Amino acid sequence: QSYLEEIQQAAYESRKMLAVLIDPDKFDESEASKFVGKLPEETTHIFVGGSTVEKGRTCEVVKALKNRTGLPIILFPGDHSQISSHADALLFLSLISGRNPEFLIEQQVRSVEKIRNTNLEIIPTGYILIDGGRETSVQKESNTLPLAQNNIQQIVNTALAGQYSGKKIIYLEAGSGAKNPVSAEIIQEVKNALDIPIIVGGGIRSTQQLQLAYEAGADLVVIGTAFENGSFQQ
Ligand code: 1GP
Repeated sequence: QSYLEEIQQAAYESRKMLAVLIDPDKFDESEASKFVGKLPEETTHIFVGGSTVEKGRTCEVVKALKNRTGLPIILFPGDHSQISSHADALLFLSLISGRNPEFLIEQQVRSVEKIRNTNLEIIPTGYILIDGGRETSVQKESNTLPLAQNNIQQIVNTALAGQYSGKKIIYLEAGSGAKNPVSAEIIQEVKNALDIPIIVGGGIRSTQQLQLAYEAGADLVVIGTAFENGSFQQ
């Protein structure tokens, strides 16, 4: 079974998934064992990536993690330089909420040489940036505007356009450190409209927010900052 099939099956069976996101710039490999030991037991995936990452860092972090955990390590790259053949899979992201060709197709084309001779599993992912109440680094780095939380129709239509164009997963992103995570209403409406799994991330800092996202229909939730700085509220 591929990593995508695992996610599809879990989504189909309503087994909720949790990814812990690592920003390679803020990760210390010498602490990798400790980090793995501290992962919440519900963790199903490790995502590695960030809007900007120093060259070569992602590879080092992936290798350090690979030796210490059996959890799938999935790349969540901000650009093509963050692709490491040592990971298990790659969220092949298109920023479909934005209108910047750089993140709709340019970075994707530039990544091909790196990807094509590896065993990385490629997961076509429609990435939708939603207003999280403050300017986040995705917004800055991608030079695109997030979709407003109250424009649910536009968000649903964007997600459906992603599904119709062959994306296998839709990722609803409020941005790292968002003040407001993606609302339950948005998650619910997108879930009702789509046939493919939904990832939700950005600004989730408590068990309560995590549960809310799951109940609304998120199949996989991503938590970065709150685990990174130990501020997650049980
Ligand atoms: C992944 O960028 C998010 O979608 C993670 O956001 O750092 O706010 O958890 P946080």
